[in-house]
Amino acid sequence: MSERTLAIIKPDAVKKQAIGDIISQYEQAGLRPVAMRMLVMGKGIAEGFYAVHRARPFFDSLCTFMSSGPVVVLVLKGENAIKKNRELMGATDPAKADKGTIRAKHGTNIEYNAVHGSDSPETARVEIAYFFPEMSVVG
Ligand code: YYY
Ligand code: MG
Repeated sequence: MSERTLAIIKPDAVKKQAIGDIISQYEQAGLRPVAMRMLVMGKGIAEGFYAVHRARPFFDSLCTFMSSGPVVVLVLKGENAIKKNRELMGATDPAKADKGTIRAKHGTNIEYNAVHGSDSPETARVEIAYFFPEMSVVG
């Protein structure tokens, strides 16, 4: 089933000049960008995006990191896009991520882990709407 997922290339990966490599990995996996923006999140925008984690001990540090520099936010479309992107990303902790995954290649630690990907159809819907008004998604 073709579906959409939200991906974010995080500030650490943008700083490392890994944008092109990461988008290339999406495309090679059959995940087609259908919307894309580059922006710096204000801290409040990061806090809203990660609201589900607000009670976690890492929340403040995570939101400071996510608003520390430019990110690239994309909607990816493809067969089983949500699961496929999670597999392509690898485990949250890059040290535990399978070889060849984006986080194994570009992540530094459990916080600076290069990319975000939606984890379910419901979160994909909410996360896409958070960054993209419906008209800006082209496919
Ligand atoms: O979906 P995913 O990004 O793989 O992990 P989540 O458990 O949803 O956590 C979101 C985000 O929070 C993670 O990408 C880094 C950060 N984080 C952290 O800094 N320290 C942890 N122990 C767990 C997560
Ligand atoms: Mg998550």
